[in-house]
Amino acid sequence: MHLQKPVKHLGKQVKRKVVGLLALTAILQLAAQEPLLQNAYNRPSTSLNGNWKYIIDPYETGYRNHRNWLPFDEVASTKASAKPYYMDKVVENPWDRVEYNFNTAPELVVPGDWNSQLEKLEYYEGTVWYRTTFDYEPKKENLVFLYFGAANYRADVYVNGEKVGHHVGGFDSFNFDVTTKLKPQGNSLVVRVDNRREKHRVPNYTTDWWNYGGITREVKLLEVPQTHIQDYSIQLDSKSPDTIKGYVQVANGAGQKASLRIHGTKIRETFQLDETGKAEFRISAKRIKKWYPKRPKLYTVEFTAGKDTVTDNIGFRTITANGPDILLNGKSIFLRGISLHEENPIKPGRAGSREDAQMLLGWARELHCNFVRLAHYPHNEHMPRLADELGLLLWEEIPVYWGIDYEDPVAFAQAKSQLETLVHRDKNRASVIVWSMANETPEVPSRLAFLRELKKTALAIDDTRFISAALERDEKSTANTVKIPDPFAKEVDMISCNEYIGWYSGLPERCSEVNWELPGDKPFFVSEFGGGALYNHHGDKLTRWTEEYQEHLYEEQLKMLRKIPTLRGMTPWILVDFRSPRRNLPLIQDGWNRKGLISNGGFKKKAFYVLQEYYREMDKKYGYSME
Ligand code: GCB
Repeated sequence: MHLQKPVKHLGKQVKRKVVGLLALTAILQLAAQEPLLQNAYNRPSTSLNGNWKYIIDPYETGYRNHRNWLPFDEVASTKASAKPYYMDKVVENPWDRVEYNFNTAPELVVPGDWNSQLEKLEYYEGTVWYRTTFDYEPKKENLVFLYFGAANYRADVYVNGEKVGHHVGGFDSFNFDVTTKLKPQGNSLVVRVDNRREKHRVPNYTTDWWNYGGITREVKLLEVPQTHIQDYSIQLDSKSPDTIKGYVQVANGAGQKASLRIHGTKIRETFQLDETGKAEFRISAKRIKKWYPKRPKLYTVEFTAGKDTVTDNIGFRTITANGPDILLNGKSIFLRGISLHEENPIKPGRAGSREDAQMLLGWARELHCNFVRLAHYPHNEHMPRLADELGLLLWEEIPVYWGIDYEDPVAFAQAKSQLETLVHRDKNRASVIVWSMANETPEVPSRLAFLRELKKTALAIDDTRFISAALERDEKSTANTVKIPDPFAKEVDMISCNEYIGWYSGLPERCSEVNWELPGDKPFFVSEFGGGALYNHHGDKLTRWTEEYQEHLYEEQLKMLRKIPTLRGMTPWILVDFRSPRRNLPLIQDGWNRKGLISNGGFKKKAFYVLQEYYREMDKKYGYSME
């Protein structure tokens, strides 16, 4: 993943800025880590999760020179002095002056956000230092990668006082080769994490979700042989569904061989690797059982190269469109979906465990869903893995959201990097059928070029899934006609729209007044609609914030949506109430977005049952025969 490449295809205005901001790009250095090992999830590993020492550093005393504001790790004279916290110094003599001490510092749990662990950090946006120590001795000649599931937003990583790299992006995984930095005993691992909201970041200033900071996902050491499987892709060729196509990429494997075995079948293949260590393959899939929601068949797939073996659980299916129809394995399907954030309302903070995923996806199944929108950023890997097992289809996205600056090449590079990592990580997941480029973004001239470039980025890694984006509608109240004038609608495989009729636009009755004017040749999908209701708050159907209003809104919405001939699915907003610092209405919101069909206490609101009933009916009677 070469993220520092100049942005080639953006519009003129952006190009001008690219030149002006090139220096800035260099300073901000987008990412400095090795390519992500494919399937870190299943590799032999040593966990570094647990209680880590922390120091809150709002003034960045341990990171920057207080006079010139330069980071210590960029200035040779200070790199190894006692001042930077990453040196993890201990006082050796009574007269030593070291103004920090990790050994006597308190602890935070990793993985975990800091906001929900310490009351004083609930709204904190700034720098926190983490430190853990560990012993580790790899097998001779093996390589060791230090892997992070995610840290929000920027992480600077130091092993034994030396910088191993940094990463920007709050929801994507990264790893560093630390082989030469480790010693058998007493390693110090220090991570500076900074979750400030900034102009160049993606997302930048405004989001309608909590900006949880910290090392939010697992940390582990991955040990691999010098010659190891770096990456692979394996799936059905949608143009020729009786064929499995893919590649395997082996690090330090030029000219060697790699093999593939699919357990439970007779498939055993050996490939000659080229001078870059890569082999592409096409294999007959005639005997392969297809993956689909009611029978999510997963095969154990095993790649071997030299002494390295990696196994993965892979489902084989195709996803294509024919006019407005979405075809799963060639058969038409309606996406009965729901949106969700990576948050478990019942316990505070980010939801990162398999149990959290089980709870959230379990509720989606109870609703009778076959589809879930993982909003608004890449979720932890348990989600797509579990969705593969449960037979739920997924929409995945990156946080190109609301106020993003389309003229900013640094923001572009960060969006691109997040998208690349997401597609790289999940390209072998049968559940994932949509890559979404953006959510409700303002239409400015440079936007189209930005989004097109993102689309190209996703397709360059994986061209077998739908490209979409949650677009906005244009509603002319006089003519009662709703359109999606967004030019990006022409570029997507599935036209998706956040519409909110009856909540941000009129009252629920408004749904019966409007007519949708949509192109007939593409699937139409409603990526969001909904309204807020406080659980157990009752009133008549036109009293906002009551369960009755929300219920009525869902009824009116579904009446409207049923009439749209090209509608092929929806993910109403949202499964569960979620925390948002923008939602400040006392006694109703109190820091929560209340559009959940389930409350923050885990209780179902009336509208849950309206949607459940509709989905049950769609599942039974609709001619979408896959299931
Ligand atoms: C939207 C956004 C979502 C918000 C939601 C709301 O359109 O995509 O992130 O949370 O509206 O509740 O307003």
